[in-house]
Formats: sequence, structure tokens, C-alpha cells
Amino acid sequence: VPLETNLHQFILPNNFLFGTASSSYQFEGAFSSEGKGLSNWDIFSHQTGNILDGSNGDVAVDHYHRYLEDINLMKDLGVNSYRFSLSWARILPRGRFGNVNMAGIEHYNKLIDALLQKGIYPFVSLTHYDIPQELEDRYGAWLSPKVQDDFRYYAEICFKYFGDRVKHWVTFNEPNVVAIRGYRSGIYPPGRCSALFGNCSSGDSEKEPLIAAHNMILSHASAVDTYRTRYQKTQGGSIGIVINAIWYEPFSDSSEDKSAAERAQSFFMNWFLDPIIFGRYPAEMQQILGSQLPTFSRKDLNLMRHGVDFIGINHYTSFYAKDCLYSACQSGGPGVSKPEGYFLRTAVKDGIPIGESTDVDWINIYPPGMENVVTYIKDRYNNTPMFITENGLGQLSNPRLSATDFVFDYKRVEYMNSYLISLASAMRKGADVRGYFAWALLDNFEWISGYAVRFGLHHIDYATLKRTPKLSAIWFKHRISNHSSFPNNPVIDQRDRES
Ligand code: PNW
Repeated sequence: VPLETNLHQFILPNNFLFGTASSSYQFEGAFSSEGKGLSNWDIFSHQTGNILDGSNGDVAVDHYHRYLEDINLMKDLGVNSYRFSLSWARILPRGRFGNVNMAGIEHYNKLIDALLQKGIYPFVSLTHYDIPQELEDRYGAWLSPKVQDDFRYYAEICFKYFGDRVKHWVTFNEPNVVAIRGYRSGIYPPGRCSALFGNCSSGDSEKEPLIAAHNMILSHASAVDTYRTRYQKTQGGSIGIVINAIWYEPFSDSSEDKSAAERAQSFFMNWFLDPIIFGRYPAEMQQILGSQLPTFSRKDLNLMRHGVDFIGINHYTSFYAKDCLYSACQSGGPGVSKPEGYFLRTAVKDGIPIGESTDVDWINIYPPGMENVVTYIKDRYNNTPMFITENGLGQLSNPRLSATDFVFDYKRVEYMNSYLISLASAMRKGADVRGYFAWALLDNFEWISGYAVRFGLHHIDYATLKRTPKLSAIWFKHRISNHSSFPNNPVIDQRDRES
């Protein structure tokens, strides 16, 4: 295990945030306790067939009740930040159509205060996939422009109650994943898709992701506008968005495959970041989608004028992108759908995988992808400050393996270590990256995979919910405690000489 690597590979700024990440639905449990309303994920996970192992987040890892114990685990790691999300339905059980649940406010107040007492900065997302079901039932949530008012209303309550102590706000976690999985493939709530694109026929897989995305972009802009005009000056924090970022290598040197890799970024990541930062959808989307793509009114553009203070990047994996705008998009066969952006995604070229495969079918270990994707975002968005808001590896919960097998997670250590080296390399070349969050603090509810896939730095025994640090936790602790002892830090250099 490469615990000792050349130190020069890890030179990072002194004020760099090192943290672990979580999200409300995946961690909290207490799904109907103390006034919480039901969320779209509560409803979805309770419908049979949606979650592979038949589980749900009713209890999850009981972080709602065990947060003090979990903060102690973080203290042991030595992290200076914790990324988590607020449950919208815990704060506003019925969106803006009901009362504020003060028990929910109190819970997050206690969590935030306990973190700060231990010197851990809260890094807070307003939404990480879960939203009040009421919004879905009333008007179809992200499909309706009405959601913009709900999101603004909710965001303002969060700034008002927590903004005195929270200095890093995230509007959305991975809106690009919500749009594709909620409205194209339909594997996440509200589970809408056309029959050709997924296992349902309730929606329109081509149009609805575009509408949902448009309303998420404008909801984001509404929250940022509220923060900028009414809170930022007095509270002094920053606000950004978290995007899921996959690195795409062109399948070949051909100009077609190169533009396919570019299109792959535009139809997934730039889809959100371009409007938010430049006020327009990517050129490739406009060319290919034409009038299917929603447009921004003058009023919208005014709302969007604030941009973001930072970009959060969730990066795990890389693929090859092969053109199919100029050649056929499908090798044939029923049910094979046209990919958004006309590129084929593959992990293998000439029989050789892009990187080592893992227990998780969509994660290929390709460390250069980290440097490449960070550099891509740096170049495209004028080096807007960035955070790596998630990076990590899942292990399959095989019943034949003992808890010990999960605790000695060499592969996760190798994965994270190599991705961090790649990140530090991008930073040496000028990328303004200000923090790194490991996904995740604990094993947890991995969405449609339920509890069968474990991403934690700490193992959970699901019979007792006991937490045990894995080797990766020990590695992370070591990495954090060492990072500031790198050259260019006179205080620490002194300590080095003494030891
Ligand atoms: C993220 N991809 O989702 C989510 O933010 C977390 O809640 C989740 O637990 C974690 O990753 C692990 O899955 C992703 O296609 C969705 O590359 C899609 C991808 C990556 C992450």
C-alpha cells in the first residue's frame, strides 16, 4: 500500500479543506421522525422493484441520532470540513405550502454547532437528490417553473437560520444526474422515461430532461440571487454548485472522436455550467437540439447574472467517447437508445480497458482523469475556484466476505491515493482547487444499489450500526496530517527539522 509516496506529489495549500462527504437521504434515517415530511426518495424506495436489494433509507445509518459519534470519527480523521446536505422535507415538510418544521431547524443547528466546536467547517448542500414529495404531487416538481419559487423560498430559510455559521453553500448536488436518471432512464425518482429509453413509458426521455434541467438552472440562479442580494454581504460566505464530472478520452485521434469527447462533456457537465457561468447553453447542444432546447428570457438572464463562487466536482471515473453523429449510433438490437449528444461510451478500446475495473460497474480506475477533468474545467471556466466534493470507491457487500475483508480496503487506498496525486499535479499547474472530500464518511444507502455497495471510510455493521474505521480511514488521516508538512511552509518545515 503506497502510504509513503514522494512528498512533493502532495504539496497543497495550507488552508486546503480536507473532508468527508455524506447526504441526508443516504445517512440520516429518521425518515418520519420529529415532523419530517416524506421526500421523493421515501416514496420511491418504498415502491417494490425500485431498489435492487429491496431496502430503503428509513433508518439508513441513523446519522440523525448518531451525529455526535460521527463527528468524533471525523475528529479522529483530522478533517477540517464536513460536506453534508439538508433534508428539504425535514425543514419544509410540505414545501412552501406548509410550516417550517422547527424540530428540523433545531437538529441542523445542533449538528452545525457540534461540528464548529470541533473545528470542522460545515460545507452544506441545499439538496442532494431528495425533495419534498408534495412538490412532485402538486405540480411535477422540476418539470414546472413553479419549483423555482419553492427553491428560492427554501434556500432563504436555510440562509436565515444557518448562514451565520455556514460559509460554504451548495445549491444542487449533481443536477445533471437528477435530470438524466429521473427523466431519461427513469431509474431515480420521479422515474419518468419513454419506453425506448428505459423501463417505463410515463415520460418523454428526450424533452423532459431538458425541461427539468432548465428549471434546476433557474432554481439555482434564484437561490444565488437571494444569497447575493440579501445575505452574502452580512454573512460573508460563498455559494456554488456541485456537478458530476466524468472524464472522456477520445476513442481515437480522429477529429470526429475528439469532438465526440467534447460533445460528451457538453451534453452532461457544460449543460449546467455553461448557462450558470456564461448565460447560454453549449453551442453543440444548441446546434443539435435546436428548438427542443428551452431558452432563457431577458428576466431569466438577469436572475442568472451572479454566476457562482465555486464549482464542486464529483469525480470518480473515465470512459472513451466514440463518435456517432457522423456514423451509426447503435450496433442495433431492440431497446438500444440514441445516446444524448451522439457519442458512444465505452470503457474498452482494442480489448484493453481504460483502467482497472472495480466492484462498481461504472467506476474504472483511471487517475489521469482527475487531472484532465479539473484542467478542462479550469480552462473552460477561467479558473473559477474548485472543490473536489466527492471522490471514492465502492465495494460490493458480498455475504461470503467477513467485516474484516471490508476493513482492509487496499484497493480504495490505492484509488484515492492515486487520484489525489493526479489532483495535486493539476494544482501545481495552476488549477485553483481548494478542497477534497472523500465519498463517504461511512458506508451508507447507495441509492438503487441499496446497502449492497459500500463507499465508506468506515465500515457499518448493518445489524448493529456499529462503525469501524477501514484502512482507508487510517490512510486518509495520515495523508491529512502530512499534507501541511510539505515544503513552503516555514512553520512546519521547522517541525520537520526538529523531528
Ligand atoms: C454520486 N457517474 O453519484 C452521488 O452524489 C452520491 O450520492 C453517491 O452515493 C456517489 O456518487 C456514489 O455513487 C454519482 O455516472 C452518479 O459517474 C453517477 C456517477 C457518479 C456518481
